[in-house]
Amino acid sequence: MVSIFKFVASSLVKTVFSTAPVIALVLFISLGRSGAEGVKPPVITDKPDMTWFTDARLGIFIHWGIYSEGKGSESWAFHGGDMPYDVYTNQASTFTAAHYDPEQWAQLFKAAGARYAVLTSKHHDGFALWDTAQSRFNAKDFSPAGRDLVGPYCAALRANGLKVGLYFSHLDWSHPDYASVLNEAGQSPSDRTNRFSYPQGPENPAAWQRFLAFHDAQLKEICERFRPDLLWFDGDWERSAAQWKMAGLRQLLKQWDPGVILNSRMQGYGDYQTPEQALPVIAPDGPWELCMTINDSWGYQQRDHNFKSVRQIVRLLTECASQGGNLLLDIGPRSDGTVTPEETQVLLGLGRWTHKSAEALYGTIAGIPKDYYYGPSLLSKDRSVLYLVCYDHPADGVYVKGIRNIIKRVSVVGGGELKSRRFMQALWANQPGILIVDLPEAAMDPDATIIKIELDGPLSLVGQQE
Ligand code: FHN
Repeated sequence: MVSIFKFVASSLVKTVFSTAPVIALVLFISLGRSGAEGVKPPVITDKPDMTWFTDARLGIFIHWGIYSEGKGSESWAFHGGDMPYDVYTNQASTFTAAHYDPEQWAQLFKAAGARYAVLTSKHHDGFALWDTAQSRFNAKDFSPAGRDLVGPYCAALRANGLKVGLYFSHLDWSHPDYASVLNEAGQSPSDRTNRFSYPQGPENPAAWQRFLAFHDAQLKEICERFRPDLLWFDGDWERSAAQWKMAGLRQLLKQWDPGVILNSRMQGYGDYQTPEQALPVIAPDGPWELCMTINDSWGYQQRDHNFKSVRQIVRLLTECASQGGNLLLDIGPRSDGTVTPEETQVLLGLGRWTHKSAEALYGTIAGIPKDYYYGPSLLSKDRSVLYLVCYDHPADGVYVKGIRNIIKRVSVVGGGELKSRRFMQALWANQPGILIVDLPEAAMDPDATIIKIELDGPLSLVGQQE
């Protein structure tokens, strides 16, 4: 088996990308995509209903591909020259998915408290996890896995009540027609010399059109076959919106998969922002999602044991949620499809907290400004319940300022009632003073404690319009 893969791997770039369907599609693409290309991204006015997404708060990102042998990074290993291309692609010979159990994945994600997941259907290396008809460089035709891996993932998520996300890299460093034009928006001189990204001689616009037809044909397959609830694009940076024909692509995706949510990596033609590996200090406008690794690597890396603690992940999750954002926490299964014990342990630990804190985490909205409470907070959608997040034991009690409402009840989410009192109230001056909540150390949660403040109606704060 390995010898077959060695042969195909070494002649990969030329032999596994069929051109017939692509030629037929070039006409379709040139006719089908009449969007006004080359202009600044418009204000997106046709956003889909994103309620499920903003209510979901936590998703699991899965980077799984031929790099999951764990010896080199996903796609970048060959792009940056750390690994020769044929050595990288020959990793396909160990991509067995022998113990791949999407039902087990879905149950683990559910146990973690995730409401959706996003699987790399195709990373920058061009290896597809589904049996695409557009190239043989896929799990069925080019690896011992020998089958479509995306369909079972979608079915298992849906059977467990999770929404389906698929990651798709616009750029494809393996496709012979990809490195055919420069970036209209400009590229760094060092990038320009990278043969996987840019032509090393004259540009070939016809090849670029062939690549777009291939790119769209794969997306059409994904949309019509798997009907993902969310498409998580990546790799838009090496070409301009006009070169990607993003305006037209957005319309095609909405035709192929009505209601699908698109992330921001469409050169401005997406539906929500995707900060990565860095918690935003100022929340992006609109819906957003922080994607981050559970250790330091997107894909499985044998040597990477630098896992974030559950407490750290809970802190990041609550920081995101308190500003109206989601957390997309990444794991990297091994080539055989197993999730490592370390990652399983972190996800189950996270699930202890998310299940205990569910009423505050899911289906709530961003909390109050830090002027009123020096920490993250969340609100029920009707604003009659305020949730305060505490990471460390406040010896003098929890202070929250400016609440005009009558306080009906204060308690710990997942715990008992708490005592509270007003301090420095000056009703003559229309000042409700400071609400002090006594929080016994014994009531603290090891990861994060949420205090629930039930009000007599929608929250009314000093200094804010009713
Ligand atoms: O280049 C990729 C990287 O490999 C990884 O997939 C991340 C995940 O968001 N996205 C790109 C880097 O921004």
